Amino acid sequence: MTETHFQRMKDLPSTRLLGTGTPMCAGCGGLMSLHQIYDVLGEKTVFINAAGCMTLLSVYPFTPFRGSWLYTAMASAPAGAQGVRDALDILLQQQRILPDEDLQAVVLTGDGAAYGMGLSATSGAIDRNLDFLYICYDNEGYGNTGQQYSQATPHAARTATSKGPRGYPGFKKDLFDIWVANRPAYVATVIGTDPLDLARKIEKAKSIKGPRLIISLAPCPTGWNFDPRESAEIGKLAVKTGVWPLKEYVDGKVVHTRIPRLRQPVEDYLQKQGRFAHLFTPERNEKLLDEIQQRTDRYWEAVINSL
Ligand SMILES: Cc1ncc(C[n+]2csc(CCOP(=O)(O)OP(=O)(O)O)c2C)c(N)n1
Ligand code: SF4
Repeated sequence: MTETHFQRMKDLPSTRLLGTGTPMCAGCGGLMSLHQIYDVLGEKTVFINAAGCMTLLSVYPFTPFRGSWLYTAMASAPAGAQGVRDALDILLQQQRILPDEDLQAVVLTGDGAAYGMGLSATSGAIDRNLDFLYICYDNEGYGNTGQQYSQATPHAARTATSKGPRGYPGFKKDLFDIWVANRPAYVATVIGTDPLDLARKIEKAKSIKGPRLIISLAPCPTGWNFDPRESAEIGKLAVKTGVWPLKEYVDGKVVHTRIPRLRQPVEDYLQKQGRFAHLFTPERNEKLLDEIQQRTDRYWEAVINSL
């Protein structure tokens, strides 16, 4: 598919399928992208939601979702999606629902489930070529239980379980590449602060069958320790500094959809967040800052050299 309905901002849907007044934190970057994703996917969507922050969206009998929503345990949302897809297929086969009543099975989880606990269930679902879309809002930690580190936590971030002077000693796992290695139908990274890029990718993902993944970086005022009013600015800086590459994998190729040619220094992004405050005070940790910048530079050098 090459054509997109989304050429300009004014082409974006003006409906809001996800209701307002949710219990999410003010400035939640995950909710920002979920609103946009749902509007492009449309009402014929069933969300299969693993335990995490977004579980709070649906507390019986109240729900902001216009369509259907199913709760699963943290690791088993892809298994839940299999059950939903099988049930829909049987209903279609028995002509108890018409083809235009069919629903997209959409897994919705945080990074704790997507990068860690739920990864083997996901791998099995990709192997079975399950027709499902997986949305991971990546707030880089276990947000719902107080921002413990997850396998998506970036190097040096302070979390509830990484309190030392150098923060989290590990490195963010590359979920994009892990999925690509499984040869799925589609993989993309998005962010709510680039709604056109996001809408085009959701539009494309919606038009394809098979296992598909969208990873949305989710600036998290509560877990990353910044003022909620900074959420959009931090999201934009993640892209402008090159920390969050916007890309997609389709037809066997990885393409970067935004290449920040004049990249801002990574510290412009880091210094806005309390989780990285120890890199700047009581004194600058030049070694760690340099290490983080160099890792980002190496990533983009490889991208630009491959063009
Ligand atoms: C097997 C299991 N262990 C622990 C929990 C408790 N728990 C509920 S939500 C959550 C954090 C989930 O983190 P993530 O998937 O990143 O989503 P977020 O909370 O950030 O939205 C945890 C640990 C659980 N539900 N299941
Ligand atoms: S903890 Fe973070 S991801 Fe969770 S609802 Fe609050 S802002 Fe959103």
